[in-house]
Amino acid sequence: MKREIINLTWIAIIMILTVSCKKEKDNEGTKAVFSYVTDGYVTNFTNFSTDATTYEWDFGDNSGATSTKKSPQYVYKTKGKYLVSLTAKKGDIVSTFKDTVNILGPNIKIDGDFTDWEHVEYTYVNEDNQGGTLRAVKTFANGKYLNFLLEGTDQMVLDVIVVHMDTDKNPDTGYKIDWLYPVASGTDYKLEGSFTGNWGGLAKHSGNPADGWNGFSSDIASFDETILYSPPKTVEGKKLIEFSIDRSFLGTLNGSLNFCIIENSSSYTERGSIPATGLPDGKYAIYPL
Ligand SMILES: [Ca+2]
Ligand SMILES: [Ca+2]
Repeated sequence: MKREIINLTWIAIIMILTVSCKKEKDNEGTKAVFSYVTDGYVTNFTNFSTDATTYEWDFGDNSGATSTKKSPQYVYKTKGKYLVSLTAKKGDIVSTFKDTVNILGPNIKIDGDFTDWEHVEYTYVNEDNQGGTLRAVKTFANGKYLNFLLEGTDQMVLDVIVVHMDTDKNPDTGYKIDWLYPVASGTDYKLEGSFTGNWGGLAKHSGNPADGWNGFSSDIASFDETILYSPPKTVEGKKLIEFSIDRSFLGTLNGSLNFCIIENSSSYTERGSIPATGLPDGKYAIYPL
């Protein structure tokens, strides 16, 4: 009788082991899975795939960029949602996992530290020897601000700055500066002021090009109310300034807007411009929103 109990116990143990072994077997096999962490445009993927020897990543941004690294880092170029696909393989066994990565872009702060712009692509770069004191501009919009990083020569002072914005993207409405940008202008809002003299403001145009310069309203907001900036600073041979414009003053914005930035001396001689003025095909740059 005792022996029988022992035998039954063994049978029970063997049965449990068999069941757990079978269970283990069900979980076996190649399975793709990943997680990710984003910091601005930089995304670090962590690969949790099981029983795989090779990996293929598609980052979903139509750039054709792929990777065969186990846990790659990828830097996106614009904000947006991207369907990322990881295919894990072991011999003929293939498993694919997809997840949507939401890229919000960098958290730009107007603080005189420009590392927040590191992975932001240039919006516009002047050709060599064009544009005077202004060389290049980066832009990044968030819900509240249009942020700019402006690069100039060591001669960039910004005594007087004029930012022309064609917010309705229609060159036939607003102020036209055909002699500077013959292909297209059409300023609906003009921000004009001084980073050194503490004056200026934002004006709105009537919309009728025939009204010319007189079509601008008196200031709807002061320079300081509209713009936030840090003092120009030279970093690695480039003179840089970052500033942001409060977009709540600019009416409805949709998709993008057109803009140019002009630096004048205090006696209103043009010192620099981006895009460069006076070119036969000159027109405003496009600010993506
Ligand atoms: Ca900054
Ligand atoms: Ca316009």
